[in-house]
Amino acid sequence: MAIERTLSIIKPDAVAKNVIGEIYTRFEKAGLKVVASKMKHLSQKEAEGFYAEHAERPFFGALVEFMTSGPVMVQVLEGENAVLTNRDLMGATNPKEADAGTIRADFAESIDANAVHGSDSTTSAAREVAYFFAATELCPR
Ligand code: RTP
Ligand code: MG
Repeated sequence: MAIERTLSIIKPDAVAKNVIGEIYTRFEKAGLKVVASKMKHLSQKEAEGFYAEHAERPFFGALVEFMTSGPVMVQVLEGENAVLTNRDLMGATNPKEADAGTIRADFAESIDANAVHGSDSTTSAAREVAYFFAATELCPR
């Protein structure tokens, strides 16, 4: 299997719940390494640019409002099949549909406040990692 990188965000609801460490533990137990991380309070422009693919969707305004409502923790995860491994750990977008034991099932309240973001493909991952991190900020090992 290929070693990949993926962009993960612990969203404002999960940061407010003080479960950053519990979520990091899930990454580590699944064999994903944190190779870069930063806490940030996204500006409206940063959130709109990050979720630009959803700009025409009816939920876009609510998504941007939520993502700017408090600080987020942004990290690059590296490991075998990192994109899909992280999506499996996250669970379905709507926590009501997320499998038991996934991050969203355990920590998310609603489809809007759903605890985490994860890149959905290696192509998205490349764009999203570069959106938040300079190449020199990544520390693979
Ligand atoms: P994310 O990008 O945040 O990792 O979530 P995702 O891939 O599971 O879902 P995506 O389709 O990319 O949607 C991005 C975020 O928009 C909100 N959303 N609301 N009300 C709705 O129908 C709806 N659909 C999506 C969610 O907060 C989702 O995480
Ligand atoms: Mg998505």
